[in-house]
Amino acid sequence: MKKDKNLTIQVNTSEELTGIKLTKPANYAAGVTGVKVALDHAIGEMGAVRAFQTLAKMNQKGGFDCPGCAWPDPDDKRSVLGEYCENGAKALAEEATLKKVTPDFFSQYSVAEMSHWSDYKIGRSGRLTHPMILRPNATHYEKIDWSEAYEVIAQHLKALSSPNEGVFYTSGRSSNEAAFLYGLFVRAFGTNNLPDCSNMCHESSGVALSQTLGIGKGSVTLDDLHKAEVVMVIGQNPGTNHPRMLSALQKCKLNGGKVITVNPLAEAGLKKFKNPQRAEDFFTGGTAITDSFLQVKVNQDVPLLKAIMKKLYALEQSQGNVFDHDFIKNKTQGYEAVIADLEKYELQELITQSGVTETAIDEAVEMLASSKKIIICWAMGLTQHKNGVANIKECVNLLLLKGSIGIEGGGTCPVRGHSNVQGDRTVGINHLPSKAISEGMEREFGLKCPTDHGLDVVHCIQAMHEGKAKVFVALGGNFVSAASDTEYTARALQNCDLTVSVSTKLNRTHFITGKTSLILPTLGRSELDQKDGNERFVTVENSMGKVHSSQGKLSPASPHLMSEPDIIAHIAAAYFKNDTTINWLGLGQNYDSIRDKMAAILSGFKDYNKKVKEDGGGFYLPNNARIGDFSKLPNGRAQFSVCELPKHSLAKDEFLLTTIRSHDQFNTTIYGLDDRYRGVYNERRVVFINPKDMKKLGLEKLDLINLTSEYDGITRKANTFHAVPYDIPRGDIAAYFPEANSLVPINHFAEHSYTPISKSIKVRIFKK
Ligand SMILES: Nc1nc2c(c(=O)[nH]1)N[C@H]1C(S)=C(S)[C@@H](COP(=O)(O)OP(=O)(O)OC[C@H]3O[C@@H](n4cnc5c(=O)[nH]c(N)nc54)[C@H](O)[C@@H]3O)O[C@H]1N2
Ligand SMILES: Nc1nc2c(c(=O)[nH]1)N[C@H]1C(S)=C(S)[C@@H](COP(=O)(O)OP(=O)(O)OC[C@H]3O[C@@H](n4cnc5c(=O)[nH]c(N)nc54)[C@H](O)[C@@H]3O)O[C@H]1N2
Ligand code: SF4
Ligand SMILES: [Mo]
Repeated sequence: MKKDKNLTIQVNTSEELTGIKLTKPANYAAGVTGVKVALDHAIGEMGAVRAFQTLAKMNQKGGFDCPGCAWPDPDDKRSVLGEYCENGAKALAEEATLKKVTPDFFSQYSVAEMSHWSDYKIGRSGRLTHPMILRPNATHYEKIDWSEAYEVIAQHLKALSSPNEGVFYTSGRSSNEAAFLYGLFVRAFGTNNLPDCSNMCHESSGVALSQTLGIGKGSVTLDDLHKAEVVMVIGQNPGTNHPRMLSALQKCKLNGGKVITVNPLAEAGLKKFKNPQRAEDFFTGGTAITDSFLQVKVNQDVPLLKAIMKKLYALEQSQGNVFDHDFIKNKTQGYEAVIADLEKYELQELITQSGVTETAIDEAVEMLASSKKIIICWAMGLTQHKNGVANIKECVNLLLLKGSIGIEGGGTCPVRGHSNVQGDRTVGINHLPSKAISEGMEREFGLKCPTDHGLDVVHCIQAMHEGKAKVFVALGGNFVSAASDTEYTARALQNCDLTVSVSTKLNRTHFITGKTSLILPTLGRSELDQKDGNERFVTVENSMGKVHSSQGKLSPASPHLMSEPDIIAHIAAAYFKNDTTINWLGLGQNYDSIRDKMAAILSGFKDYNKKVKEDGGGFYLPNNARIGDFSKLPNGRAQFSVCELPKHSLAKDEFLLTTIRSHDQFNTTIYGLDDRYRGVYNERRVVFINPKDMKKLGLEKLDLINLTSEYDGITRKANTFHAVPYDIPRGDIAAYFPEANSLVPINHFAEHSYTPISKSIKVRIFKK
């Protein structure tokens, strides 16, 4: 441990309490409060003029893409009132803040001292302005020239005994151009160690959808959502995490569609939505979103879906016309096995295991039985479990039975997290190399790409922990706080010779470092990217597979910032020196030249430069599931899957903990201390518990508790939380990420996707 005035580095979030206040959970989302909170954040961080001018450009054609989530913009007209939500405004305010983290700031505070700050305070410090280095055994970061920083990285990479000792992480904010160049450099360097935030996020969706439908992305567009007869929102909290999705659900409802919600918590955004852009909502009180709420127990979605399908099958047998037999016969494989599997289970046992009332299940079954245009939307509530892949395959089974894939108003909708996480994958960020991309890079750049599998997030942490990987480079993100098993991950990073963060803002990973650490400050989405007098733009892909341009407008937080493509190009140039045929600096300078190479290599990117410049509207990438083409799958058919029930074997005193986002955070970035919709104010150290379980444990409201998790004989801890009585199934509890991440065991993850089990951790509760 580094020592500074007897301070050790703190790897976990601060346990300091901030003064909790509770109210009743809200029964609607957005409305006037949403607008007020959005503007308060933006004006508070940016000043009124800058805030209004910049918000007017966000998500508009020719403007910049919201740095928040990956929800798509409308294809046609954009609203003149603004195409953003409360959380988009918060994401912008976070990036466009006028506060600065300068070299003076770093000389004032030691790394150890900053590591004791709360994540909220760390984030509030402001934008990074200069490249900084923490030299071996130093207590403070100091300024470094860009050229020396690149040289430090090049020297460390050259010192490795194999390229596989390097790890190159990506978070989902990077543009297509930056991600492509990064992937190219890492392959040219000689490894496929390209872990990314997807590994902790929608990897289970990618695996399940590729195997069943032949594409790891969703099949629907925004327009399909408007036209659906039934939308099931399962394991997702759009009111907080994808707020403009509520406008789409509202449109669907106003067109006569129905919404089924599957969640252990009755999230406010799924109850009612008051659209700030519809005058009538002001008078009518908004639109009720959920028609049927299935309050499932944590990780009991598979039993619930099986119960629903069993009831649908019974109806099919008694009345017919429930399943799409033509579709099943002509387009799918494995129907008989799925029916045989359903027959294996007792209906009442499935219902009991799911925790949902039979009345609620019957309501949902009735809606599903009489509809064909069905969309299932999901996010982390399904992916971050041991059976994350099976959860999604079971959703696909339901859609296949109904013939709901490849039709207007029907299909799969995994709702992506980061604004360009999907694009990063499309353009080649993947630890499992794509043959087509590798071959394309070899052809276009004359290099030899490595063919062995690289390391994903969990496996690269293990490799660093074991000393098998020694240089860690992060293109964005906050690795130590986002990953599981905080203390294990921290030791893994501290084992490295060099850790490098390309970042916009200060975060905890900057304090949990290798022997040497570099912070390389970069431009944010909203900022003007100018080189030699030319304004540059980048491109991104939204959750529904549409690629479009994004051009920042604000003057950069500091004249010393470099764009991500420029930084990557300079690292590559420093590493390869004259030993390369690739004009790295040229690529970093001229994004058109990166896009031309992408067009030559990536499927669906023909005429890329032309298309993204046409009217700023962008283009959809090819999507076989959207058009019902399953020809690349075994026997040319979509695949039904037989999924097992989840097993937890909880000890009598164990609870199942799910880790969730508050309304005031973007992943590890803490915008504020309120979770307005759940009625929690000024505190993040809370655990939501069923009042009956509190009574059983002898707990009063707001009592302080500690949590432990025990896996494979190792006890992990997270201390000091207020017990908050909440409407959550008995035996389940919920706490915020990243405060609870220290409880997630590194070696427990989803089968086949290796996503940490952040949504179903066995824990014990102790009164403090
Ligand atoms: N404002 C804001 N927006 C964001 C983010 C953010 O942090 N803040 N993060 C972005 C990212 S990267 C992502 S991936 C997405 C995440 O978006 P979401 O997946 O919506 O986020 P979470 O809060 O992790 O939890 C999802 C929901 O799953 C429910 N849930 C928990 N366990 C279960 C379960 O076992 N079964 C079911 N059916 N439901 C369960 C929770 O109650 C919660 O409502 O949002 C993106 N957008
Ligand atoms: N327990 C638990 N753990 C989880 C989850 C959970 O639900 N529960 N969710 C998981 C999920 S879904 C995800 S996606 C991961 C998120 O993991 P990450 O993507 O690693 O984390 P973020 O908090 O999104 O990263 C925030 C940092 O990114 C940097 N940044 C912001 N914008 C930019 C930019 O434009 N360029 C660059 N270079 N840097 C930028 C800033 O410095 C900021 O501090 O966490 C995962 N961890
Ligand atoms: S829904 Fe997502 S992308 Fe759209 S404005 Fe809100 S945060 Fe930004
Ligand atoms: Mo995510």
